[in-house]
Parts: sequence; C-alpha cells; structure tokens
Amino acid sequence: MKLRTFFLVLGLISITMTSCSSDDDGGTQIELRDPEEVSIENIEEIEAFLATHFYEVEDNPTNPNFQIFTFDTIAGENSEKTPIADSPLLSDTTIIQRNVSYKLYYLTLKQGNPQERRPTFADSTLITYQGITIDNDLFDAAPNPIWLDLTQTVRGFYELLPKLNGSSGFVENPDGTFTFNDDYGMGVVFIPSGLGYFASPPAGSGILRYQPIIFSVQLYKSREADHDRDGIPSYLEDYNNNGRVNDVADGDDLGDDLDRDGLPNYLDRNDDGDDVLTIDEITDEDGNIITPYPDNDNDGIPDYLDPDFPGDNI
Ligand SMILES: [Ca+2]
Ligand SMILES: [Ca+2]
Ligand SMILES: [Ca+2]
Ligand SMILES: [Ca+2]
Repeated sequence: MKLRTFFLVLGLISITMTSCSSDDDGGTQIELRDPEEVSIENIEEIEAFLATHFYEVEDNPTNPNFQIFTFDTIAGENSEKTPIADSPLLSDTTIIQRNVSYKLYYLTLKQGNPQERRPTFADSTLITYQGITIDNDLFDAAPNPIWLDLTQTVRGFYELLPKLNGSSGFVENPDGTFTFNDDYGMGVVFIPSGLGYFASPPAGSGILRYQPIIFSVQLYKSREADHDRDGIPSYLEDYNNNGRVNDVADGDDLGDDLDRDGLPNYLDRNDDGDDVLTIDEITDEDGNIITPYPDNDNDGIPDYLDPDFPGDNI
C-alpha cells in the first residue's frame, strides 16, 4: 500500500465559499453544485451503503498496528450477514457547516483506553488509517503509525478522532519496531462530500467529485496542539466557535481572524493585533499562564482578544 497522506492535507481547501471554482489548468470556471442538494444526495448514498453492506475486522499478523478492515455487500454466501445499519456500534452526529446540515455516521469499533486522553479537533494524533470511496476503492492508507495534525485534514475525518481514546502504551519488538497495546481506539467514519473533498478531490486519488468517502482509523496517542506557541491551545483558538480553526475573515465576518491580518488566531502570536503578544497578555511576571485568562478592564473580553487593552490602539 502506498503512503499518500498528502490527500488529507489537500482536503483542507476542498470547499470554497464561492459559486465557481477554477480547474487545474488555469482559469476555466466550473459551476459548483448546491451544497445542500449534494448533502441530501450523499446521505441517501451513505444510508443505502450502510443498509446493504457489512464489515469485517481481521487481525493483521504482519502488522498488528494496522488491522485488516473490509466491507462487502450482503449477498450470496454473505446474505446472512448483519448490515452496518443494524450494528449497535453505529452512531451519528449532525454537523452544521455554512448553514448546511450534514449527518455524519460513524462506527466506534473500539473506544480506546478510558484513562488515555481524547484528542480535540485541533490536536495532533498518532494513527494508522485507510480511506476508501463509497464504491469501495482504496485511495489512501497509512499502515504504519504517523503523527497527523487534525487541522490539516478534512472535517469528516477530524470529527471522528475526538470520539476515541488512545492506547495505554506499546512494546518494543526485538527488531526495533513498536507494537501498541491493543487497547487503542478504532473507528470508521462515513463522510458526505461536503465534509470531505466536495468538488475538488485530490488529483490522482480516483475520488469522484461529490463522492462520499469512508475512513477507518486506529488511534494510539494524541497531543494537545498549540500551533503558534502563544500559550492558548489551538482548540481554544476557534474564535467563531464553529468547530474549525481555519476560517478566514470575509466581509463583516471575522471568521477565526480577529485582527484580519490573514492569519487565523491559531497561527497568530498576536491575536488582537495590539502592541502586546498574546503570550504576554496571559502570563504573570514569572511567565506562568494565568487562568482564567486575564480581563484587566473587565469588559468581558480577555486581554489577549481585546485590542483596546492595554494601550492606545484605535
Ligand atoms: Ca472557526
Ligand atoms: Ca490574525
Ligand atoms: Ca494565537
Ligand atoms: Ca490586548
């Protein structure tokens, strides 16, 4: 299997807010389909898949960190199998994105160790995964554990990970490789294209425009991320509180970029654009972070998000 993790990275930019998008060879405008209409269509496709398919998980003797996960149709010799739709491990959640409602189905195959932390949607995670289209074509896989920054993944992917816990540890094998304890978290998520690549699947992936995709993931560890090292964890830098940290300012809407300098807060070391860095607006003289974050002028806005404090800013 080929490692092609960059697909996830590219997925970040898959949805545009405009009604047209340029194709790869320069300038030709294509009409984008209505996200709401596509969402409804995709949910129908996903629900049909869940009703007509079963899954199997097999141990992988050559790579215990990457279990063999397969789907197949309920037919012929498999006609007695239980459809995914009837699995007690299936759940769903609703995600509202740009006024469109998306139903996101996921399987919690293994919760993980409850003593281990659950990642937030903006953390780094140590995982293995595979991605297939709803037509069961493999397009991406990471069979060996890799650290993946969830802010660089498509939304349907990063919505799954906070539902799982990591594993309690690993053993080092005589050949120098590591095998994680089998109390890791394992889940599968069925992603409508609006929370995936929508009209812009990664070139060469084989994913069709507007096609739902499915990721299976094993979670081993996670780390709280602070991308700009300003002392505020990235998940708390979702300024407009919509479950994404990457929203750019657009018209009257600040998105996640309070000072409109083009850097969303989670990448901005001076979030409010005043004369004082964020880290210096949340620490005491010994450099210790003060919580709750200080609000010295008592206007309900913490200093690091308050361009009026301190000083002479307009
Ligand atoms: Ca946001
Ligand atoms: Ca900014
Ligand atoms: Ca920041
Ligand atoms: Ca300030």
